[in-house]
Amino acid sequence: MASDNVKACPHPSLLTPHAVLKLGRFSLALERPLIMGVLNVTPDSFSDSGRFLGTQQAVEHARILIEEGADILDIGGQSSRPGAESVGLDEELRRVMPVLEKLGGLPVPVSVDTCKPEVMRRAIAAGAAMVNDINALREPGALEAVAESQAAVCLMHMQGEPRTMQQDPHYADVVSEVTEYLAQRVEAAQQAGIARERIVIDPGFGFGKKTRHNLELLRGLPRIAGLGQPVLVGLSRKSLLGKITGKPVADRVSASVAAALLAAERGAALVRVHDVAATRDALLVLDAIERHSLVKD
Ligand code: 9MG
Repeated sequence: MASDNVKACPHPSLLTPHAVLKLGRFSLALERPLIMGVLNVTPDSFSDSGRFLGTQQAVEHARILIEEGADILDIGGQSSRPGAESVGLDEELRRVMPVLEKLGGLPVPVSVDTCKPEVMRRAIAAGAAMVNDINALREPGALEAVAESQAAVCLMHMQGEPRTMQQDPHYADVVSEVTEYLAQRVEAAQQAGIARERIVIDPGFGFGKKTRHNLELLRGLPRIAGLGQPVLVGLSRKSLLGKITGKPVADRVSASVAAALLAAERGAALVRVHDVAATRDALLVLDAIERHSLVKD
């Protein structure tokens, strides 16, 4: 019987060394795990506590994330924190667009974290090269908004919706159910005209999942990677890590780096993180071990 352990499925880059992710005018080789740096512009973002509200501060933060080694930036004006109320279209545009318009000439692709087709269209027109949708393009018009562009998309699994999703999540077999859901969303995206090299999938850690579901998904990541699409994992600073370590959000950097590393080892092609510099160092160590990458003596 196939097991979910690390050795059962090597990192996807070892199986498909020439795989690339196409994001608008960018093309990123998936030969090592990529780092998506989180740039929040929400006042209630659970881990940055509103620190990056202003456009100027957000732009400055973006530059720091790139210097630290981010391969992609993810900017979001909606909060997806458990219990968060949804944000209206105008407010989301007001938070995101001024920052996006100022990030135009950056050397790395910018992703927009949104579920709203109108925000997707406006953001892509302003230069966003990827849509990160926690709702997996289920909103009417969302598939079309991405399909009519060259932007990449991240299709994430979520049970329920942010306001209520942690109240009583239920699964008979979380790995099978999440894998099946993601396979269906990839199929829907392809049917709508989105090419496979533009599609990333994400099991959605913490989105309608109890601790045991999150841990089962992390163990089962090689099965999700077996769908053949690059897998993005977001564990950075999440409550799962608080449950394991007993530490508050501000003290979860080490646990977040460990989680990103373990996810990469189990097949994550991208990790979505707040602490870019520390994650980059950890992934360089993994790269040196797994791919015999050139390290000078
Ligand atoms: C916006 N956001 C918060 N957590 C996330 C995660 O785990 N994955 C993705 N794709 N987006 C997330």
